Amino acid sequence: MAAGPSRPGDDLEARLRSTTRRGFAISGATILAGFGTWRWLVTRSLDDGLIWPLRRVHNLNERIGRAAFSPSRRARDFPRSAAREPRVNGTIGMEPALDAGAWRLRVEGEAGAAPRVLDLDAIRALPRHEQTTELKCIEGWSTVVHWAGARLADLAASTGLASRGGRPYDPASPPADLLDYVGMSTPDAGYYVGLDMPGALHPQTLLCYEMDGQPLSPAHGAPLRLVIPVKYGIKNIKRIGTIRFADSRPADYWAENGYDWYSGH
Ligand SMILES: Nc1nc2c(c(=O)[nH]1)N[C@H]1C(S)=C(S)[C@@H](COP(=O)(O)O)O[C@H]1N2
Ligand SMILES: [Mo]
Repeated sequence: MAAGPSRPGDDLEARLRSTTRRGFAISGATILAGFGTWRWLVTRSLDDGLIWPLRRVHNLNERIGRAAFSPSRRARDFPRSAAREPRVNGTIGMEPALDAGAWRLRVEGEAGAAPRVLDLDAIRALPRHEQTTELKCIEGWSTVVHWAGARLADLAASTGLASRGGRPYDPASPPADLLDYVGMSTPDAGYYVGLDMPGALHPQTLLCYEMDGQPLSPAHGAPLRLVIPVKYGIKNIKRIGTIRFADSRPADYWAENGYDWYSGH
């Protein structure tokens, strides 16, 4: 996948500032308390685009998050009456306007498996699920939203592309040869996210085509966006063009800009 746009003048302090939102408040506070000064932090060397002490805390957060994760542990469900329209946040990979009629979803597996190209009707043909869950942005705001769509787990099973064998399977009993990751990108590859397979196959992870009973608006990700309430907003990619089930960790736009790759909460 294409790398994110380069950011001229992006120095260490800017990178550090970019993490002083919710993600940093949670993970960085620990480190600041333990090791002391800002000056010490900003003079550390970079590890995968991030000063190494923060990268280590992100890695530790991921280990704790993965250990605590369970497919049966749901993100909180809300009454539908609590739902609101969230603010439109982030338009990376969403310009120019999309021709919804020409849109197709490309689904890829590991080398050897034939990719599938699906239209929106094929997604609508999968079992429909509705849920009212919280969209939590790493910038510190959350909105309860009512969504409808298909489970990513059902697409994974019906195409079989989430497994090494590449054969369709029953979503209730996933095979032992599941791949470890899923990558998704916008049609122009301008925005892209990487997901661990347990998060991707969680029952609340939806390929969403409706918000509040209406077809998704372009600004909220029409015709298809990801809703993954076990992760922060950054992973809830709008305007999905390609889904790639993979053996190695997929590129992630915000992880390349210093955020936590795992981004669970
Ligand atoms: N393609 C794309 N998807 C995206 C973003 C983006 O910039 N481009 N921003 C993300 C962020 S940071 C958030 S909080 C949510 C916001 O979704 P909303 O605009 O529907 O409220 O979208 C996510 N998905
Ligand atoms: Mo966000």
